[in-house]
Amino acid sequence: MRSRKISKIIRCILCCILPLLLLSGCGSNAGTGAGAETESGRELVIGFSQLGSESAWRLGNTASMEQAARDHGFSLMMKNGMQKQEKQIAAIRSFIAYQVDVIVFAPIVENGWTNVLQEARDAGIPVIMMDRVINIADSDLYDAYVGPDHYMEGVNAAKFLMRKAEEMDKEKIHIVELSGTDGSSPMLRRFRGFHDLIDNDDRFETLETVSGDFLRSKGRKCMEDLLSRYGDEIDVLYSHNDAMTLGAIEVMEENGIKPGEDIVIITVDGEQAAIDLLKEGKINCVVECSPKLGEAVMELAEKMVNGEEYPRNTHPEESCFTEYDDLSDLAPRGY
Ligand code: GYE
Repeated sequence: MRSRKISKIIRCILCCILPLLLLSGCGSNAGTGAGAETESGRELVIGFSQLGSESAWRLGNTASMEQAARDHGFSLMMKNGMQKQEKQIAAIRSFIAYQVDVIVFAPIVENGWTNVLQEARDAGIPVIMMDRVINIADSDLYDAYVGPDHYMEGVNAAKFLMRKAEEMDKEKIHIVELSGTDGSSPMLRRFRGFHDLIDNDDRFETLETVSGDFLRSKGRKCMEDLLSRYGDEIDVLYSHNDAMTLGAIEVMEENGIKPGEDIVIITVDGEQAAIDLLKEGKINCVVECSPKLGEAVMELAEKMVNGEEYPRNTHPEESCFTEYDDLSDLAPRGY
């Protein structure tokens, strides 16, 4: 009896207070422009589960989502998963409870999303996967993907190395690799794209691949360990993101190693700090991965809510900046 009464009170709180909190902008920001409206005439509400704030790329991605939501006049309810899948799943469940119009999530890892996406499907809420992809038996459990092609980024990194190898004048080129978060799609695909090309070429040998979790601090630590194990055997560093690369470069310089000369450096993302080091000759190749996905996400959300046709996959245009290019006209990166 008593527990029924309690659950009635909880239901009442859920029904009355949460929508008020939501509409008063308890998310990261509330839209200001005259944006799309739902059938009931209220502003479109996007529930956004961001995975963390581990890198400049991620901060740029969050800023892009916030800006685009403002531009479209949508209310963006963002929750930071702090690198924990459980937190992201809890966030998505809360968006379902709030009955947001569209759920957007940047999945920290590829596996483990089936149950919560089924719940979103049962609630009739469309889901956009942003930045990273998932591995799921029933791919109808999400509606669209907006983000880069991480496999191609690995391929681009390998292509640069193959070109660079021509001038390296070495019988064997020894590579160390700093990989991203274990089980995440950029880590798995940047690894696969790179190795699909490099591993069949006798000139190259990968000494070791270690995970630096996309973090600058771990990039430092991993590079210290790699240097203590392999010393001047290392010819090339392939790093899955700029944050780890910046940490690794610090360690190289502390050890009297000239980054970009003694060790060829290939990195992914394209944040301003990496481009600056490329211009200084301390990095040899920056594979671009754009975090500016917000506009495409909001356009898609609007189409979904209006029942219009929309693409299942949207990839931003991306390029690759190398020491062979003239970068004098490159616009500021914005992240
Ligand atoms: O490369 C890295 C970030 O998922 C593509 O995550 C993204 C990666 C990006 O923290 O810097």
